[in-house]
Amino acid sequence: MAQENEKHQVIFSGIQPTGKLTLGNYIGALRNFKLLEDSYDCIYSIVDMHALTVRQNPTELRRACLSVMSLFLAVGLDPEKSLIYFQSHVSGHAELAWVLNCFTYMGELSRMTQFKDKSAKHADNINAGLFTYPVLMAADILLYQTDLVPIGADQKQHLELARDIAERFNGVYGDVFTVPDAYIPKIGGRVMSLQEPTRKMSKSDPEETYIAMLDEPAVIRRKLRRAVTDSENSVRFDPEGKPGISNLMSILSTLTGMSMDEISAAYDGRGYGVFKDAVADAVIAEFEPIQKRYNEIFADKAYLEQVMTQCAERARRIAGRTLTKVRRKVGMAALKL
Ligand code: ATP
Ligand code: LTN
Repeated sequence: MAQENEKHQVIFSGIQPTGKLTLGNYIGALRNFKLLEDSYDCIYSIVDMHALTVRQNPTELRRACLSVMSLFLAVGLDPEKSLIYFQSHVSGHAELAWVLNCFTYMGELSRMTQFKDKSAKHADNINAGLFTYPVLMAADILLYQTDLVPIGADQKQHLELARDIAERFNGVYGDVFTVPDAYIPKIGGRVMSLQEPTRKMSKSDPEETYIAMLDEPAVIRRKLRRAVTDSENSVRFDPEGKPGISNLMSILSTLTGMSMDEISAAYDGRGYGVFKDAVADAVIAEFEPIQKRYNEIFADKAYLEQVMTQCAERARRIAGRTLTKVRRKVGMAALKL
């Protein structure tokens, strides 16, 4: 975090501790968390309350929370600079979400594509939390007067709703919330499934469709070799006509900095096997050091405990300022303890 007297813009983002974090989560979000760390005041949350919108095994959820926190630290986020904490440790998220629920329309929530997708996937458990999920996400963001939200393209609709809610609230009560902007990478904002490259890579889909950040090198190589491509044998960027190859090119481009033209020049005509191996090399080179650090950090429970406690405390303090303002604006009586 910047010193108290130098005001930086605020970044907030969250990741759900559900399943294994994927290459999509990394390229769409986590990688940018680190890239932005030095230029902003960054607040990164493991959004365990959002995870409850689908049924979770408590033991696994607790483990997944610590695992995601370890991954945040393993990509190099520095808890002295950035806040890294669990959403459920700052009760202000739930409190603000309630108030914002009263400023959100049923029609808006019904239009959310993630709600429609998840309702279809979990038809036996279409709970109210799944429906109001975007309101809790808006509360996460608005609680910290966030300027910028690094997310994958799939979250753009939710971010736009958060902006609408903030503007609506400000319209009634004056400037209470900063209206946030999305930060979506131009390349890699939507990493696609390895088996169905017209769908987004998702950690709740079958194993062979995604690369997990903690997959062993041999597994990464095997999954990429089996990735669905086409019968053309040409390494050319054409997301409509060649979704599989274009997805692999995007992955290689974000990890190596090569442009699409440079990738074509290097691999066109050499066979898809050679190209896929080059993508595997880049992914393995990126993840191997992260995995090594992850194993050390995940084993150090005392360190994780210390980070989670200190960051939650600091997050609570910042959130408290917004909550006091909101309570006063909407007309709740002040409680002086
Ligand atoms: P699920 O697929 O199980 O719903 P998820 O991975 O989409 O989970 P989160 O863990 O909350 O959900 O996502 C964390 C961040 O990763 C979000 O910013 C999201 O936009 C981003 N993200 C997720 N999948 C991809 C993807 N395939 N490409 C780019 N960004 C992604
Ligand atoms: N909804 C996001 C996770 C999320 C989030 C947030 C992202 C919850 N709260 C606040 C950015 C900012 C998802 O499903 N990927």
